[in-house]
Amino acid sequence: MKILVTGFDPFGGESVNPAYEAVKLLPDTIAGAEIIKLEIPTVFSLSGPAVEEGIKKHQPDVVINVGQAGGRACINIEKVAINFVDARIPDNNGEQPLDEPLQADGPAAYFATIPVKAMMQHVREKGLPCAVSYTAGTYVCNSIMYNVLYMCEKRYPNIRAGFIHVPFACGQVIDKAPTTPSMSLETIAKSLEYAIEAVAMDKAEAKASAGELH
Ligand code: PCA
Repeated sequence: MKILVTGFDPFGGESVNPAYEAVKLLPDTIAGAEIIKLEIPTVFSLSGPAVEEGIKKHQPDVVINVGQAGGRACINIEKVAINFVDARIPDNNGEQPLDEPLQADGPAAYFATIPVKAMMQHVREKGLPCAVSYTAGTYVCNSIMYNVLYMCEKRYPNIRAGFIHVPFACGQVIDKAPTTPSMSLETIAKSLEYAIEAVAMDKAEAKASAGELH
């Protein structure tokens, strides 16, 4: 199995993005699966084409995009991507689309095609916190998750795809409010490794409670 794992470049005034920093720390093989690492731009119009170029070049079986979600306390495996963009800040090219669909002919939403609950359970069994999330936001991360699932449906039906959000790295929160959650890059990378391991082991989706009341 070949798994393409992408991470975004820094955005929103941060000097690093823990997503790509952690992706770089991943081993080159996880449970026998070859791991291809790719940095992609935090730009609405360029991130999809960058992933598609990676797909064409490496012909992966699975694509997992990783992004920063400052404020979350552990890695969050995203279940849903919506066909909608509402950018609170401009992206790295100054684009700030508001209230637009991502794909005029796309469905309202896609579910991840990787086993999100089995991945969560596997990370927890290894002793690290992990959650399933039911919103990837309305910024570039939701857009890449949606656009990759769209391109898989239209052009790469054999590829499975999904998205993982990661917390701030410790060094990013030193000047933020002391209650801001963070995790070491090494622990973020281990969490990602275990989540990806569940996919590499071909784990079936699990029946587990991962929902929230509000
Ligand atoms: N996080 C942003 C975009 C890039 C990233 O790493 C998001 O959650 O949309």
